[in-house]
Amino acid sequence: PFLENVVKHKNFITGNFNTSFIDSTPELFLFPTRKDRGTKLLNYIGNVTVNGFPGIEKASKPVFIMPRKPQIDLLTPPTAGTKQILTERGADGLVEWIHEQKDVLVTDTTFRDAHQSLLATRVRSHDMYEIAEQSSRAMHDAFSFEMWGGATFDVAYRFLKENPWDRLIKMREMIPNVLLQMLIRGANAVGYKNYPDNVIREFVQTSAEAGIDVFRVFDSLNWIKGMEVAIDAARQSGKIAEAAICYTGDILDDSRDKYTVAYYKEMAKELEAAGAHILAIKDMAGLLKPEAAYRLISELKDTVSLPIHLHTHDTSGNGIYLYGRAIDAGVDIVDTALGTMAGLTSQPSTNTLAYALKGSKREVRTDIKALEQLSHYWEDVRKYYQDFESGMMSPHSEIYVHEMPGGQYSNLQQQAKAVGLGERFEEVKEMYSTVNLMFGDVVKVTPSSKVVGDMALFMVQNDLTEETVLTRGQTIDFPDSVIEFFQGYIGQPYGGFPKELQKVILKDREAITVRPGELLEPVDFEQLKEELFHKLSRPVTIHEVLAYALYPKVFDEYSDMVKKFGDVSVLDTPTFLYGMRLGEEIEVEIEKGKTLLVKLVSISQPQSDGNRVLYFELNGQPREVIIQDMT
Ligand code: 3PY
Ligand code: ZN
Repeated sequence: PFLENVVKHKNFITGNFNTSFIDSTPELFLFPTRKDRGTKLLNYIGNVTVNGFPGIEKASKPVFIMPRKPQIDLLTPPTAGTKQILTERGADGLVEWIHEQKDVLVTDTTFRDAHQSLLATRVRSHDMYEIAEQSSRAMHDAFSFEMWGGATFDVAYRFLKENPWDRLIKMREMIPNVLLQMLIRGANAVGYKNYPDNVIREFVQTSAEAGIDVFRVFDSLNWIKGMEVAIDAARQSGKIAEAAICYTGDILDDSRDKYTVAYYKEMAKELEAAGAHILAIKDMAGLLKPEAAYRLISELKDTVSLPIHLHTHDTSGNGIYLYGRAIDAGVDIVDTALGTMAGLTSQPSTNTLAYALKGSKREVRTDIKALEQLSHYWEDVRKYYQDFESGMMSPHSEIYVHEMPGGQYSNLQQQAKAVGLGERFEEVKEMYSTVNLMFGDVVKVTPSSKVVGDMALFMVQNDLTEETVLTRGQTIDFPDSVIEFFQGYIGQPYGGFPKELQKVILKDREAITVRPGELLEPVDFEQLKEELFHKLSRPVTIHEVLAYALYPKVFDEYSDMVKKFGDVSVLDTPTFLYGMRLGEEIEVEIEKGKTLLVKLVSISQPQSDGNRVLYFELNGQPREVIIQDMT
């Protein structure tokens, strides 16, 4: 009955009202009580308690310890850092500053790639907020925190049911001294397909305003045309355009002559000409071997005058050795994650690197003790997400064969489980490598890696081989992502598409060779805003309009979920993922200074219609919630 109150009424929002509005529509002035928020949350908790959370084996809620936190005085403002350098000296001044540093700078990826790569991107904002202020103090010497973009945007809405923009805005408030960095997939933004140019521009500008300082831009096929709009938009926003070369293959292996040092040098020159402030080498799968790193970085240093920022994944276990050689060759910045969120498919450990370099010519300027304390926090928090662990226990040198990006490993495993191929993951990995060669040895990083992964899953599921795809392909409906890839909708691969396979996959569809952005109509943001206004019956923000432009269906589902359950991001993670135990009591801070006390008193047996009644106490008052048992 309260959905249509005045603050959601169009006449009120547009200012088109007078005092008779109150008299003629008194029902609009009924405001929901706070009870509503509590009831919605109880419904969420009840639902997870009874039906579980997708991806979590339904088990009773484990008992977790309270995560340990460093004892840091949060009343003293954090020491000024790179953020202040950018503000005072501008983008070019920051680049000069990087060149002046003798020590190695680090980007900490704990808030983004580390959990994308270890825990299927499931780490919630709640757990980040709990440690953000401590991080800004303990790591004030960091070059940046990579904390947004990549898969985090989509996963936040889709699985965590929270708003990624809120994460960015709050983290910015809590980390005022260190640059915040995001990963943007060029023309694919934070999605899996090319978007119109105006979407990319608006997205970059809005992200810059919300708090992003460094935009790491890449293209999943190393196609520079796919990066230009995002690089330009980052420059226009006054922020740092860090353009990435995605590293694949092996420059030291003469039998693999597609991606050579000359290829990478040429690309670096083009990125410098395209306006990059920093050059990133994005070794998304961890294929760059130590001597290859030494050679590549030495040659790139002679080729361009940009600072070089190296990103790798430690899947093979060679990460620290590789960074050591990169540092010898003069790399300026490396990506690392806090010890307990590092290693394997994640980045090498910041703590370990700091120890390794202590006393050498180029150290990591940091407080190792504080790093260890931050690591304790993450060690405890990581346990919440145990069901999303990939199960990888030790370094996998087979990465050099299957070449799967670190960020994809745990996700593809989840995808495989979801289609019943969990037991056949070894086959999926092998097929991944077969598909890569069938596709002509492509750069594999989101979204091209997803296309390879989708095809690998499809082939294993349907017992297809390279041969049967070619011989029987005319009668096979391939996954949409594969068709779109061969149509050129995510760009052009270096060396072109394999023609025979392209024909089999496309059948009578046409392929394009121009930049998809040239063909896509600009998005009409005003119209989208209007559409959303009607759907949500309230004014909408540019953040919501952008999310809707990028992911209409995901955003719709998220909005429905919020209507039903309210803002579930306020729940602690064990409750969010597992619900509550009988007799358990929790506190939920729904906004600063407003806390709900929730106790789960009892759960009835399912009734004949499958419903269960859950009896709660909410701030001491009894509450009943009816939940359909779907188990
Ligand atoms: C992403 O695009 O999400 C990646 O992390 C690629 O490595
Ligand atoms: Zn990565």
